[in-house]
This record gives sequence, C-alpha cells and structure tokens, in this order.
Amino acid sequence: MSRALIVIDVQNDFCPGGALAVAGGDEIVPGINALMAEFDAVILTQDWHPAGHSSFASSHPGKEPFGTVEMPYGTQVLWPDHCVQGTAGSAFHALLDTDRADLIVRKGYNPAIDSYSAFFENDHSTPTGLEGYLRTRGLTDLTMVGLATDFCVNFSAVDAAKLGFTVTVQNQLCWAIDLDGSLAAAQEGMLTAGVTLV
Ligand code: VGL
Ligand code: ZN
Repeated sequence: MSRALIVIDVQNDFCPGGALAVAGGDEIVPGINALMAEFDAVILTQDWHPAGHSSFASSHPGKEPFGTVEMPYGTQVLWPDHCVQGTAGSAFHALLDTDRADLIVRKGYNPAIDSYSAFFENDHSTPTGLEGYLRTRGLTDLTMVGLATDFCVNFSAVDAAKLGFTVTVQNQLCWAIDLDGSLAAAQEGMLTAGVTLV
C-alpha cells in the first residue's frame, strides 16, 4: 500500500483577501506542510481558469455570483472571477511547501466545463489524468486536505472512492464555502461514497 497526500486548491483566491475567500483558508497551511513528510507522494491541485471562464458569473449577463446556470452537463454554480491562469490569485499560498510536490494537477482550464474534482471535469467523464498517474505509481491510499471542503475536496474524494481508491478526508485541514447547506450535503455524500472523514 502506497499513500498519497492530495492537497486541493490551497491558492490565494481561496484564502482571506482572495476573490472567493474561504474563512480560515490560510490557517490550514502549516498543518498541511507538516503532514507532507508522512506520505509516499505529495500531489497539489491548482484551480486554473482562462479569463472569461463559463463558471464565472461575469460571463453570464444578468447573473450574480452564487446563482446557478444550466449547462449541457447539469446545474453549475456561478462564481466570482477566481484563479485566472497566471494571476496572483491563482498562485499557491506563499507559505505552502510546494517544493515537496511530486505532481501539480491543474484543472478547470476547459473554458466550457468547470472542474471541481481532481479526477474528472464537471461532466463527470472528461478525465484530468490523475487516476492514471496514481495507478501507474501504485498509490492506492489517498488522504485529501485543502479548499473547499464542500466543492473541490468533496468532488475529488467522492470520485476517488468511486474509482476504488481508499480515501480519507482530514476535516481539520479543510475549510468550506458552505452555500445553503452544501457542507452538510457534502459530508453526507462523502460518507455514502465510502470516504473516511476524520
Ligand atoms: C472551488 C469553486 C470554484 C474549490 C473551485 O476549490 O472548491 N470552488 N472553483
Ligand atoms: Zn474554480
């Protein structure tokens, strides 16, 4: 059994002062850095949208952030512009120990499809390639931490469990956006999928 730590979207735009800030987002960085040494592999994900991305409310005239829109792949929450490729907001938090990463997975680069999960875009079928990387390295046991618990951590954990990986989410090293009960729904969904929450 080989174990990977998957650090989800610890980027400036999800930290206090960022475009889609999650309260406390920066508080988890020291704990995440400390955890890295316990794993066979460390993988970081980076939300990485082109300007004008279809998940941005600003791309849909008359729509406000945190509303929704129907996309060909289902209902999409609309976000403030965030994690635009190459901007300061898309950079990792300055204190995150990125030197420890074996792999950085970027996601959300397809202008027409959002990607919360580190494994599949929001159509639930277009792969990012992370599954192949983990399987070819024999990494079967995944621990996930980062931002945000109810969106990117949740979708990544559920997809990983469905793919047959053993998945643990360390709640104390995550923070949620919590839109209309989305955190409670995410926790129930993760448990149903067989994810261990600690
Ligand atoms: C995320 C909303 C939009 C996340 C990314 O990292 O949880 N949430 N893009
Ligand atoms: Zn995003």
